[in-house]
Amino acid sequence: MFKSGYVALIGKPNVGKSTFLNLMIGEKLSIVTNKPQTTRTPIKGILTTDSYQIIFIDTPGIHESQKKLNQVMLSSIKSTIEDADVCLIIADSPGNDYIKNYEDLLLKKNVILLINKADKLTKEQIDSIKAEFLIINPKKIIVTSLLRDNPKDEILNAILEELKEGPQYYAEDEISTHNVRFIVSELIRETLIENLSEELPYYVAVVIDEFKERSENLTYIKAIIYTEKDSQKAIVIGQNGSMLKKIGSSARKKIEDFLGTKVYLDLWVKVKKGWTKNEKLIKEFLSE
Ligand SMILES: Nc1nc2c(ncn2[C@@H]2O[C@H](COP(=O)(O)OP(=O)(O)OP(=O)(O)O)[C@@H](O)[C@H]2O)c(=O)[nH]1
Ligand SMILES: [Mg+2]
Repeated sequence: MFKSGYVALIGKPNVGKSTFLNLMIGEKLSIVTNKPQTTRTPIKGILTTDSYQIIFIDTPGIHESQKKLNQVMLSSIKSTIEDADVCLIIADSPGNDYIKNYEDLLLKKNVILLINKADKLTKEQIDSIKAEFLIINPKKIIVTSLLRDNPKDEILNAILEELKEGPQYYAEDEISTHNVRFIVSELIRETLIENLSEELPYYVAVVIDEFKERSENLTYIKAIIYTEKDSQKAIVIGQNGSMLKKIGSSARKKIEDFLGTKVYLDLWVKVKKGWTKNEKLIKEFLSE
């Protein structure tokens, strides 16, 4: 019997959802940083074998915020849960009040609770996390550390127990529904988050303007980094262009690893005033 289904990855910012997706797929599809609110758009990763196909959907971390950009990010989460066959909730610390807002929705679903970062948690903390999620009645609870342990098989078995017979939705060699340009723009955004301090990462967006295979072994990529204000643009460029140079060379290495070719990365910084408050621009900048 061939099994298939959609698994939604749900949790607060920074709990390890993208780390989880990359571990399961074995490729870096979703960017990971030590700062919260890294993922902005649902990222699909597909795992296919002879006997099953699982489509994982990595979502932006759930948090309370009235900001327009955050609202657009969060509006996708409820529909991702509704469409999912299994909800995998990841938590890395006590304090998961948000779950009350999803109670009705989650009670109708098969829920697996993954308590991550066990390398940093006490037994008391693990027990309080378990208690917080009792209201949504998880089918299974796995306590692990995605970085330290290798929980892939244990998690896969738990998911497969909940999945039913189903079709193969995607070709077996397809690991993502996102195109290469989108993943490249995310690798540049990840590098920006790593290098910029405080709030600034939340005001940048990256759009790929040109993507050309100049030869078998050289890809030319022109990307535009948008900021909200002139002052932010100045920080991204840095003194005599030093910051942009650093970001460019670090991002280029990641893209070369991902594409397997040499890359000429042409980075430009432009100001789009107030883009994080403008729904049309948000959708344009966050699109895959
Ligand atoms: N100590 C520890 N850190 C971990 C573990 N798993 C993931 N992390 C780290 O947690 C941080 C956040 O990981 P992400 O995968 O980006 O988290 P996320 O849930 O996707 O975050 P958002 O996209 O912001 O919602 C990264 O620095 C990871 O390296 C773990 O088992 N132990
Ligand atoms: Mg993420």
